[in-house]
Amino acid sequence: MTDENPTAALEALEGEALRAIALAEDPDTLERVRVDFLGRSEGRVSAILRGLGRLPPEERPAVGQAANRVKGVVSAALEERMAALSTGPAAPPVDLTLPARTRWKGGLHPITQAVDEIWRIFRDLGFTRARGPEADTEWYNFEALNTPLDHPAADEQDTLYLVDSVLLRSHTSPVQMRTMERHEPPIRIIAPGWVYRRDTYDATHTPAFMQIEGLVIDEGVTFVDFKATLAEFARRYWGPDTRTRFRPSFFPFTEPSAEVDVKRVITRPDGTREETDWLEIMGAGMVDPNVIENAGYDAEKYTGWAFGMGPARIAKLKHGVDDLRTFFENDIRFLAQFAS
Ligand code: 2NL
Repeated sequence: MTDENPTAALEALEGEALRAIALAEDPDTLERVRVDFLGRSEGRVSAILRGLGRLPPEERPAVGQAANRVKGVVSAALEERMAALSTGPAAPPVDLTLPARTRWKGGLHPITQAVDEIWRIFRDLGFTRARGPEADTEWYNFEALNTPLDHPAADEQDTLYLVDSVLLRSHTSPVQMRTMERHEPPIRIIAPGWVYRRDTYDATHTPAFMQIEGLVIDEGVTFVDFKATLAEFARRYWGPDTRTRFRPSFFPFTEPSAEVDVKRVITRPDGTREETDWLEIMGAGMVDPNVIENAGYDAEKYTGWAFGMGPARIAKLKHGVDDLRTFFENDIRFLAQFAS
């Protein structure tokens, strides 16, 4: 402090005090700053005010005013800093530990994922993938598959006809028929694809749905191959402890026919295990000899088995989804949960 110019000294003190306040990181340090500048006995600003009486009378009002102004400014800064410090350590403006926001890259639709997983299992078991047209004829979709056109499935109530005898396939079986026409046995194929039926859109039906069919034709293929291969598929898809049940059923293109059910074993996070109810996963059976003949093969020489399943139904069971329509509404908040 220069005795010669108390006003300049006050300005210097003000700057010094404000810097010290800004640098104080805790209430104790701030309190020492307060005592150093504004303390009643030791405070440097207070000392100037106390020394007013020693100044020439004409200087006193100006220095007094300046000292009071500095005292006010420093008090306010102290109060503000104290409030900031008492709310806890100041949060850094950016949390550098947060993971970066990644760009949404998209993901495979849950039905596509189910198709891929199912297809890969059969590929590992020696199957190849086949495809064919979505618009096909009554012959390939029905008659060749031992389904006469007066069968209810062929009714316009159930099938989407385009023109005359051309329709949107109601299953992927026409793909297998066409493959058999072009190739000699052994046949081991998986035919995934969209199929169409005149169904009302509800929680369990969609007029367009993904289907996966499989077909095996060879010499000496028996019911044992049929059961063993599908049981192995079930273990690979649903887990090694999965049990399989074949319930008698009917399809025009297989005889005998069965609905295939699985019972899964679920291991909870705490390690305890629980068996599910029986879940129906597909329809299947031994290929009807009429179908084998319609393919141009000798039904005395060749036998086979086939199955059909809906991957959306499988995805629904797997993920605990209760309404098929959620797969088709394309709400990204729903679908993103399945993105891998
Ligand atoms: C189901 C039932 C099934 C087949 C599809 C088939 C194909 C040929 C010959 C014999 Cl080429 N069978 N496919 C067999 C049994 C059942 O589908 O519930 N699908 C969703």
